[in-house]
Amino acid sequence: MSRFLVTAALPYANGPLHIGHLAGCFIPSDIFVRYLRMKGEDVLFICGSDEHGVPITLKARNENVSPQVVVDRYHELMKKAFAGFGISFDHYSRTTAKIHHETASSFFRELYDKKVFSEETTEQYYDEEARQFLADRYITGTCPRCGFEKAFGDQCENCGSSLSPSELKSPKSTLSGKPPVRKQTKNWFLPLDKYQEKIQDWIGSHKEDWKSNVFGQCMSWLNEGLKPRAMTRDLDWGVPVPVDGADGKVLYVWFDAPIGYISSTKEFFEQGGNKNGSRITHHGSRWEDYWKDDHTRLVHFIGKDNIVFHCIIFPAMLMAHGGYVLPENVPANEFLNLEGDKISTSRKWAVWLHEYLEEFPGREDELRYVLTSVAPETKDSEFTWKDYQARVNNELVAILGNFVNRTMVLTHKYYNGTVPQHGELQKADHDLIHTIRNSKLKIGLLLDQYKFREAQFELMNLARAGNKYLADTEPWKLVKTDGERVQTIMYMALECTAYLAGLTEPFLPHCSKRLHAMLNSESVGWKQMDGRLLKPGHLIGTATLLFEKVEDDIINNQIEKLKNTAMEQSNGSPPGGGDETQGAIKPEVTFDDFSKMDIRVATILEAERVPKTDKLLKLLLDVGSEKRTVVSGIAEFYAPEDIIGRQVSYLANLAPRKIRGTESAGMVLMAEDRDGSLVFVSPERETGNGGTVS
Ligand code: B3M
Ligand code: ZN
Repeated sequence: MSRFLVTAALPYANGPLHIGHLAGCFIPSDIFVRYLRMKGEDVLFICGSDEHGVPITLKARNENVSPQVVVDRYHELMKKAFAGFGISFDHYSRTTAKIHHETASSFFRELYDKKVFSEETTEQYYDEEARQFLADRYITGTCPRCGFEKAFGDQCENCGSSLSPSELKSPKSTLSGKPPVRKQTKNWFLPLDKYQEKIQDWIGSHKEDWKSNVFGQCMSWLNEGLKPRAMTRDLDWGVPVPVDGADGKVLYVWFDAPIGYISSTKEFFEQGGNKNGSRITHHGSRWEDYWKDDHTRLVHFIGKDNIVFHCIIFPAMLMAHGGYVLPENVPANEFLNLEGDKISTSRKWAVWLHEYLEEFPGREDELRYVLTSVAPETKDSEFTWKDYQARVNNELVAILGNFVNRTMVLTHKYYNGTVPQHGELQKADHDLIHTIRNSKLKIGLLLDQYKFREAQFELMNLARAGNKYLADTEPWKLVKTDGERVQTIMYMALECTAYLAGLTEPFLPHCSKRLHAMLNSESVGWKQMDGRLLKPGHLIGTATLLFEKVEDDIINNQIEKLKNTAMEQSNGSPPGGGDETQGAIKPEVTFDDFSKMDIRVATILEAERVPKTDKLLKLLLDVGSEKRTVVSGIAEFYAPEDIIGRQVSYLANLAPRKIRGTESAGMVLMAEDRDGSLVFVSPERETGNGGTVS
């Protein structure tokens, strides 16, 4: 008897959940677990809030509150959102829980005592005023590649280059604003290079059963050669490092977070091991039955940006510790985009789950359905509100809802809601039975292979077949002349509806419940969903509408709302707020130096976002004698459609450079406002393009 332990990536508690989280890992994992429960498998579904890490401390600093206030807020908001969408965790914990600190520090201590770690002293940036070491995001400076003056220690958001703090020119601490000093510090490194062979063999054994996007990413990491990685950080928010000489140090967030799966499992049993939902299907009675028993099939559901941590680093930790099972599969999804752009919490370009639940009460399954239909299972995919409306209206309402409604209404009309006795079956009936059986088989096989999008498509195909069966047999016509035949037809339609009630349970749990209520039937296990499900004479319940159409104005409001948010963001509503002292005047230059620069007036003819970046716009400028393409880091401050026709000052003879694949010739001059936002430097009135600025 195998035992499943299914985890979903612990969401960072530094902001609300959005549709990308649902599509990326929470809906797929929930579908999979509901299906396993229906099959009577022993399964535990584990998750929790990821409450450490620099993004949380940055958010807390911005709001001038403690990190605990931030994580408490979002921990509750996320739990509510998961409950609203029926994400049926057996346990949802959090990494600030005591049991997690204990579990993570004893895990670290075990590796420390086994001398797994190498202790290395390195030089890090240190802020003498704030008296703390600086994580990469706490250091800003001038990007060595594009000259952007607000690049971070790990990345330049203007040109997209990934950086290390030592590459930044004139680095500054975001804590004190002062230049940091370099200071020696000791940290504990996991020697991943020593596990290269073991990891390589283990991953190699999954070539056939892991998704190609996951296997491919792992192999490219392995081919580059694994390097030692620091598992402790000089920070004050996280799990303190449980060894002497580690004051002011915490476990690296990606060391402690995956251990959150273990501590959440421990907490589940510590709290009595009561599962939620109608199906109690765990036979293990201790956390070790799931984490330390070779019969356990461990499956991690994640997004693609977490692959290396779940397929290389965490397994290396488990191997080093010993005694733990390794993941059987890690079916990572790619990313979901929204209305043609990357979903971005910082730019507020998202559909937030808590807002959807408020604005679309009772439509949780509609979003589950649409997100599964467009799930980024093998490549990045797109959510648009128009597509949401089309799928709800043309599939859920017009196919599934329509079939169920006709079946229910006609059964009440002809037989007062009683399931009729069927007569001799004809070819159409046998064909429908075959389709029902086949659909269930295909759906099961697809779910076993984590192909949720295709599995749901098969489910909708069964509803299509039900509709076609009624359209072909036309009971509403036959009822006048061949009542016995109609009894058989309606019996078959009700059987099909009963199968849909069962088969929708993993995908559309709220709809499945409503279908069982309408049929006055109980949900059955996967194996029991065989043969006849309804008995002649059974009294069905009241017919209600399964789904309602989504009207244009609802969709238009959502699209409008997104656009307004983008505008707010681009009108420079202070992201961090607060006054920034203007930088000191740079060293003196001669007139000759200045006269080398050729600054012209230009008009913006076209503007578009640079895909996969938060900050870049690609502009086409009319510079008088010619047209020039320039990439500019102003996407946070201006929406493309708002700046067409705007006159700007343009440095025409700056050496061209490639930015995100586009040749950028020159630079549009911007002034930095006190709140850090950028504004154009434009002539006070319309002037000829190409006019020199001096
Ligand atoms: N908190 C999710 C993320 O990278 C990260 C997952 C942890 S799972 C152990 O968005
Ligand atoms: Zn740059």
